[in-house]
Amino acid sequence: MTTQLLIIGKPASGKTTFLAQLHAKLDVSNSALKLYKPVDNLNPIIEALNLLADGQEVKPTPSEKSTSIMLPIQFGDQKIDLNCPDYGGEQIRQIINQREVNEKWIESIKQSDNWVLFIRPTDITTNFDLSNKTIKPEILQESKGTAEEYSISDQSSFIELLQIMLYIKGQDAHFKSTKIKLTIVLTCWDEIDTGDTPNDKLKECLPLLYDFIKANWIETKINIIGLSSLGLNLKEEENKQKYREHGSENFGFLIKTDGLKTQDITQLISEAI
Ligand SMILES: Nc1nc2c(ncn2[C@@H]2O[C@H](COP(=O)(O)OP(=O)(O)O)[C@@H](O)[C@H]2O)c(=O)[nH]1
Ligand SMILES: [Mg+2]
Repeated sequence: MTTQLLIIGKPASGKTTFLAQLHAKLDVSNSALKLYKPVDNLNPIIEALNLLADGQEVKPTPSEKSTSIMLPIQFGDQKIDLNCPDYGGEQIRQIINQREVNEKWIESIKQSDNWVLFIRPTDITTNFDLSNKTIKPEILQESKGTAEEYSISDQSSFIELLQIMLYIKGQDAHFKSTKIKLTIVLTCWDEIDTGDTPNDKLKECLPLLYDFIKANWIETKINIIGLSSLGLNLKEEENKQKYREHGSENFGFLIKTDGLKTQDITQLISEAI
């Protein structure tokens, strides 16, 4: 049976970079990772790999394009479809704000029991909302309810997204989920590498989301990991040079659920299935 791994995340959370770096490992001999059939739409990954080979950052998916990427991976004797609906636009936001999930998304959510949520901690907005503050009466009076203080924070939007997904899956909200495995991936870990475990980092920067997943999933079905697909910051010339000299596939690391660091980012898959 083929495992369907669904990778989701807001634009610029590092999805394409991860898939490209993962694909780079396929070309390395004696890798445990192989493709079991040709990839339908390899263009976004090839584009990304070409940029990385030159030490440049992956370009964000343009808003008018939707590039769903599917990597059919053979990992040991297991077949795993890595399904990443990567929409340049605001599709994830749209799902949350309008509670509208298109057919393709519903299909992917229904088919998958392994969800991987990419979150970039350095890109989290904490808007003024009821989940983080109590509204001061003077602000309430001034704004008359139209100000952007009332827009939903990232933290609430991730919870909302998971709730919508659980609903589509038919999960009874009275019970903890025992079927779906949820992996929260904190991306660009090189930017926030302070020695904390990914678990503690999530608790610190998104406490409400942390409580939500602990309340809705059984312990053994939650993973919280740290990922740096690049391994370093490609904005610095010195690092770009390293990429050109050694090849992008030699960079990147993962902090696994147990807190252990590994240079092998393919282990994200074995953790998530
Ligand atoms: N420092 C750092 N930047 C990263 C890493 N992964 C991705 N990025 C940057 O984050 C930005 C968005 O990445 P991208 O893969 O396009 O995100 P996507 O929109 O989710 O596909 C790009 O500028 C990447 O170079 C990482 O591991 N470390
Ligand atoms: Mg992308």
